[in-house]
Amino acid sequence: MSVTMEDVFRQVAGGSGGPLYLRLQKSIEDAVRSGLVKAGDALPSERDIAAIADVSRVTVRKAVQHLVRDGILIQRHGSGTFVAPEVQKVEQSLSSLTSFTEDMARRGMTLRSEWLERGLYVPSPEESVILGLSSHEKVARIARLRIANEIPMAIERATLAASILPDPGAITDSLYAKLDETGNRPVRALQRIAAINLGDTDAALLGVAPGSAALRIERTSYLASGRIVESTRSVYRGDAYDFVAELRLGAPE
Ligand code: 16G
Repeated sequence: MSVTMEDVFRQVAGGSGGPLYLRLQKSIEDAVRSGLVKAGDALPSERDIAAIADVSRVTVRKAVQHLVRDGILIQRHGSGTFVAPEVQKVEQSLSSLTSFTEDMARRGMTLRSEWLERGLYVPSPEESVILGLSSHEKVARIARLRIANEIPMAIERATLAASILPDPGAITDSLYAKLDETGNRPVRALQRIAAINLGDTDAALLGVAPGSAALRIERTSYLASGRIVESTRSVYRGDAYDFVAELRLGAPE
């Protein structure tokens, strides 16, 4: 006879040792790890779990909160609690200047983006300096949530001179493909990577618990002429990325 999620909850009431919320937490975690419940499966409501496991709703809430914090469950406002999707780690080279679209296509992953912002704006003083804008020139700002195989992987916020990207609305899937059309695809970039903990807004967009580990990546890309094409600030999920750099023995300076 196969074991159901209900049986897992019932065993918590029958078992012994340790605080109830920890026992409930462990039994849900075991059910996920053993494959009894699968990525994307919905959990019963807090009220139902409490009734089946014969524990209080406070106990259920505490167990669920800890599992959300650990990335095992996710909560979607209005629709409930689910087993978190399995995240396939993406290995990303740090030596080639590729676009997100190309990186995901190479891995056979399906990519889509949700637009968070796109348009032409009056630049901030910082943007004017970084992009070397002429007076009265506007900036194109584009911000996207990038989703691969239906898993939100990164939030990318890019700013470019309007003379390089006059119509941000014309981008379909790929910014670099658009830049290629006008001969403005960057040929060189500098990238800075730092570890961060996600704030509430970015965590909600990436579908992970607030405070989860992430990588902040800043990229400044250049044309062959040395002109800056884009300045991007991106946030990548810490559990989804492995950046790989090839190192060669160099002559001491
Ligand atoms: C990469 C770049 C980003 C660039 C984007 C273009 C990093 C950290 N960032 O994700 O700077 O804007 O590709 O991708 O690698 P797209 O052509 O698919 O829009």
